[in-house]
Amino acid sequence: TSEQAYLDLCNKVLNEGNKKSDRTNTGTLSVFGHQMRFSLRDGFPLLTTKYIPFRLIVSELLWFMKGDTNIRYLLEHNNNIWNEWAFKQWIESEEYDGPDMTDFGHRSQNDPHFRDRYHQQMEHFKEMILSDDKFAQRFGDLGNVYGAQWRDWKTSQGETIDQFKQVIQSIKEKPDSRRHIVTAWNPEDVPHMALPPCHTLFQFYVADGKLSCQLYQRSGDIFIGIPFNIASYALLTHLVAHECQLEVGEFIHTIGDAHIYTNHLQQVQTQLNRSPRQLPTLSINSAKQSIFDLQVEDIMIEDYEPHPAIKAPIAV
Ligand code: DHF
Ligand code: TMP
Repeated sequence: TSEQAYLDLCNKVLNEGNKKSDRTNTGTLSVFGHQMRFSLRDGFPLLTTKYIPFRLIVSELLWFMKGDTNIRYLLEHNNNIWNEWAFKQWIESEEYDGPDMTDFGHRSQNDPHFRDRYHQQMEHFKEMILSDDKFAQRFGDLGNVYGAQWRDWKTSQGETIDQFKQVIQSIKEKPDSRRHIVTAWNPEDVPHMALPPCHTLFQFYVADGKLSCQLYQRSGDIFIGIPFNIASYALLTHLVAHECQLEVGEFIHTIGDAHIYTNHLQQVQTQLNRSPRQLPTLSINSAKQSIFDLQVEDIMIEDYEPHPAIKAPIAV
C-alpha cells in the first residue's frame, strides 16, 4: 500500500540521515528534500503500522477551516495536541505565578517529581482555558497560525483575504488554473507565532475530474507529526473535492527538513518491524452540502485495524 512511502522515508533517514542539533535541544537524524506520493483512490492514508487517533486529525482540520486559532475549540473536543505551545506562552508571561515550569518538556521526562507538578499545572491551565473567557483569549490563542492565515490573511491595506474560500472558488471556476495556492507562511507574522507554520504552502491541481493536492512542509517530525500531516492533508483533499464535486486524485507530500528525533529511534524500529495492513476508508456525511457545515461527527474512518499505538515524547 502507499504506507510503504512513509516506511521508506523512515529507513532512508535511519540509513543516510545527517546528525543535527535542533531548536529543542533533542538532536535529530535528518535529510533535506523528500517527496512521498499517496494515491487517494486506493484507501485512505492513515498509517496502520501504529494506531493514529483519527478524531484528533478531524477536529484539528475543522479548527483550521473555521479560521480558529484558539485551543479552546480543541479542548472542547478532547484534543490536546496543541496544549504545550499555548501553555508555554502562559508560563513565560508576567501573569504566571505558579511553580517554575522552565524547560518543562525535558524536565518532565527526566524528573518524576517535576512531572507530577507539570501535569497539575497543565490540568489547571486547561480548566482555565475552558472556563474563563478572558484567560482563554489571552493564553489560548496561538497567534496567527494556520487558521488565521488560511481564512483571515491581513493585507497591508488593512483588509483580509480568505485564501481558502478563494482557492475553492478558483477550483470550481477555473479548474485548469496553476494558481490554486494557499500559503500559511507570512514573514511579517513569523516572529510573533507560537510555532511558525510547519506545513507552509499547498497547491491543488485538477485533471481528468480528479483533485490532487501537494503540500510543501518546511520541517517534519517523522515519528509524531508526519503521520498526522499525511492524514490531515489527505482529508483536506477529500473535503475540497467533495465541495467542488470532483473525485480525489493524489496527495503529494514534499518535505524540507525531514527528521527523526534521537529519542524516537527505538519507536521507529518497532514500527518498521511491523507489516502494513489494508488501508481504511473515509466516509463523509453526504447530507451536508457545504464542507463549512461539517462537524466532527460527519467525518468517519471505516475498516481501520491498525497495530497498537507507540508512545514517544514530543519535543517542545
Ligand atoms: N512539535 C514537534 N516537535 N513535533 C510535532 O510533530 C509537532 N506537532 C505539532 C506541534 N508541535 C510539534 C502539531 N501536531 C501530536 C500529534 C500532532 C501534533 C502535535 C502533537 C501528538 O502528541 N501525537 C501523539 C498522540 C496524542 C494523543 O493521543 O493525544 C502521538 O503519539 O502521535
Ligand atoms: P521547528 O519550528 O524548529 O522546525 O520545530 C517544529 C517541530 O514540529 C519539527 O520537529 C516539525 C514538527 N511539526 C511537524 O512535524 N508537523 C506539524 O504539523 C507541526 C506543527 C510541527
